[in-house]
Amino acid sequence: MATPERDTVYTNDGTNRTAVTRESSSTGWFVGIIVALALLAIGYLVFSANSGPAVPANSVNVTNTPAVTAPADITTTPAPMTEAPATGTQTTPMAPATDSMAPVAPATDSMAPAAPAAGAMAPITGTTHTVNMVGDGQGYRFEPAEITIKAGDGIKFVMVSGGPHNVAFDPATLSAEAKTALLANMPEQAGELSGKMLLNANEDYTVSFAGVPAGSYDYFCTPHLAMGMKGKITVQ
Ligand SMILES: [Cu+2]
Repeated sequence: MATPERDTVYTNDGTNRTAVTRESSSTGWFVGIIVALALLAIGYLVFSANSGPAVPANSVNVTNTPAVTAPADITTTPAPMTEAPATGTQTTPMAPATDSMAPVAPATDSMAPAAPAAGAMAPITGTTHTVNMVGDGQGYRFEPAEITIKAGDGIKFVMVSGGPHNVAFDPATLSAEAKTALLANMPEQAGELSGKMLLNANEDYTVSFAGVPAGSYDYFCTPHLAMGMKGKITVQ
């Protein structure tokens, strides 16, 4: 309907112009409509943007201001109060808990020092020598019966035959320092400075001499002491 009017209007200008005008006119209308829609859309957006917050704000203010604000304040106030006490309470228990843990840790630390004091095995840092424990028709013996090692070395006693054998030191023959070190370094002591019994071939028992002061140390096999199963370890 609008087209005829435009046709009429532009017909006065000319055919070519009419065609152009038609296009331009239709384009103009189209653009105008688009612009109008765009303006409406923008206006709506702006309005909603402003009024959106405004409305909720107003709604909140009007309706919720009493409700939300007051409850919010009340709730919020109790919340902080609750949280504060809760946090305080929890923090307080947590703190004690942590403190308790801390004491536990020290206790463990105390145990650790106690362990070394009681005897934490000093690891072998040098060579591990082998001494066989033999019992046969030629008697019971350590092979070699005498061995010289360096500080930090260890000895692995291997059960070969004629067991049970063990490795034992006479505490009376040891300095306090050597006794303390060997007490710490001899695992699974059946008695003071008396190593566990080795019953089967290829069982072994390793003693670290780390921390054992230089010197010569006599030892023996408890079951075969009377049969002369003795040895000597010299720590350089
Ligand atoms: Cu023996």
